[in-house]
Amino acid sequence: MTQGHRDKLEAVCAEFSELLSEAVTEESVRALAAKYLSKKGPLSEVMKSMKDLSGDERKSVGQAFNKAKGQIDTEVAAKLQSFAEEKRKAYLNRWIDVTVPGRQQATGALHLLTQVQKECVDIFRGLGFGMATGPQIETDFHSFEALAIPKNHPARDMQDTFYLGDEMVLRPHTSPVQIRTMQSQEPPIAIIAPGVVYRRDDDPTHSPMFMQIEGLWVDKVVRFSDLKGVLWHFVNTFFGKSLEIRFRPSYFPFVEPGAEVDMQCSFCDGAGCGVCKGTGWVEIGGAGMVDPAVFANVNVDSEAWTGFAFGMGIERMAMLKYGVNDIKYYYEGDLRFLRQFS
Ligand code: 2NL
Repeated sequence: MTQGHRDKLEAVCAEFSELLSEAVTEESVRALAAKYLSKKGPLSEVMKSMKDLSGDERKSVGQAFNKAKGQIDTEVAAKLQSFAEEKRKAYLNRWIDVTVPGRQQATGALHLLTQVQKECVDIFRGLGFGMATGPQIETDFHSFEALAIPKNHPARDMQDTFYLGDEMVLRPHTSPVQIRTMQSQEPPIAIIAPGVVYRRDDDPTHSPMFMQIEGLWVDKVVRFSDLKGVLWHFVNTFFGKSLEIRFRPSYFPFVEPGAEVDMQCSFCDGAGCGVCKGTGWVEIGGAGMVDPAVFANVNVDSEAWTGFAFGMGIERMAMLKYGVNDIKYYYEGDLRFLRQFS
């Protein structure tokens, strides 16, 4: 009787070996092993009839069962090992075409407006100004109140400013950066504050988010002529050629006197063209002497200190220097535009 069991076990093993030798994939080997070793597999079937055997016979057949199972395990391990070995050999013998070009890695570049912002900052840095930055979400105080912009001033209008509740706004200019600097530092102060600002404008000539650069110099004796000299130096350095500037009297609540700043048109060098509408001059920003009311709001003694401030639009400067004739190009992200400046 026990011989019958052993014969069956051997037959199962032989059958397994036969099928294993035909298996060509790792999955099929694992599936085959799982089938033969499972509780309902052929080996277990043989074991089921063991319960009729005597104690000694059962022990002997049990050993044969374990041996058969061990043999299957060993064969499976060897087969899997041979697959691994084949894979390894194939890998070592693989053919590499070292002449195939490498994958091209696209090189990024700073956006034109970022480049122009940096060009501007660097010129003022060369004059001794330091760069300052601040939050884009600002308080009403830093954006308006401290700048002596009264509650009923048109610039505060809901039409122009993005309000975030009663007290907070998206900064409509970078002046809050200068206000914060004057609050936290004693004069003398010479800073340049570049950054994005927000206004509720969205049409072909206005973007709701745009870039500004403002400057502030507070010192013992800062004169209107210093302001003009600094801006003259800036324009001539930025455009790399000789261009005059001129001030036209104007009003901003935070400066007195205030001026609008024009420069000779960089397209026609002042001769008159389409860009300057035949006048030879283009407006580039505003400027003036810091109003004593502003100094008072940030606890700077206006008897001891004087200062000038100015503001310019980065998009406008980029337009004049690089001939960009539509603001939409700055914010559309069209690579055909952007790549011209990378
Ligand atoms: C413009 C006008 C200007 C200022 C900005 C300023 C800042 C402080 C105090 C006084 Cl903290 N003034 N900034 C002054 C005059 C003009 O910008 O047309 N910007 C594009």
